[in-house]
Amino acid sequence: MKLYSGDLSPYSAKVRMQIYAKGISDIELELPPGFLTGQFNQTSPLARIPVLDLGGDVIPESEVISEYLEEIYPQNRLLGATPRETAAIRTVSRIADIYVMNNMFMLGGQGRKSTRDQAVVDLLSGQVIRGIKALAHYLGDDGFAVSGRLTMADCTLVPALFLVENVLSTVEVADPIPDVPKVAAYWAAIKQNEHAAKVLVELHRGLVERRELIAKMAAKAKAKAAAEA
Ligand SMILES: N[C@@H](CCC(=O)N[C@@H](CS)C(=O)NCC(=O)O)C(=O)O
Repeated sequence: MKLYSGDLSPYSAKVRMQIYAKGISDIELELPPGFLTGQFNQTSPLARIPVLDLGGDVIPESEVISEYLEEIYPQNRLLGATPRETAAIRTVSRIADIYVMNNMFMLGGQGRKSTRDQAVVDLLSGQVIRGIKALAHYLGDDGFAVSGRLTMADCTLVPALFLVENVLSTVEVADPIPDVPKVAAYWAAIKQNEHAAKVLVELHRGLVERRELIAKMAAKAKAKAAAEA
């Protein structure tokens, strides 16, 4: 089995954190073939990562992959012991995915000031801030999102909060995490967890690489414009 994933992909980071926390050692982590050339749709029609490849039979969507992995690897269960506990875990995971991660992901396209649509930034960042405030109601105060142990809620929340902390400033919106004490305390504590720390290293590495690539492309475009002038 292979997981097509990338360092900076928060949805992939969520599944990688689950794999690390469950101690799964027989899933290979690979870069998606043809992702940069637009050919990845030949592997998965949605052309998004992560994708779990069962040997030609591919499963897209991080949430679907995570639930599949929970079913086939029962060790170190990251969902609940009761239906209600699972619902509590899924609630936080869903807030992190839909209201935080998805809006943050779309804000990523608004980084360049010259092409920025401020109405889009206001709409999406407003939704992110609303999601962060709502999280406070559901989070535990013992260093984990829910249940006092690492769950799928943490696996989704860690990459989502990474994006808020590191990417919101690129659209000139202040990080809301420090203003919501429960979320700020959770964020400081979960960073110490070994599995969270591992994906945070990967996410930071991906962000550095992406920023270097953007700087290189800008320098190339500038040199081309100068040569043509
Ligand atoms: N809902 C999907 C979102 C996946 C997604 O958007 N992944 C991004 C990388 S983090 C991607 O592959 N983007 C490529 C594109 O937008 O074309 C999931 O949960 O897996």
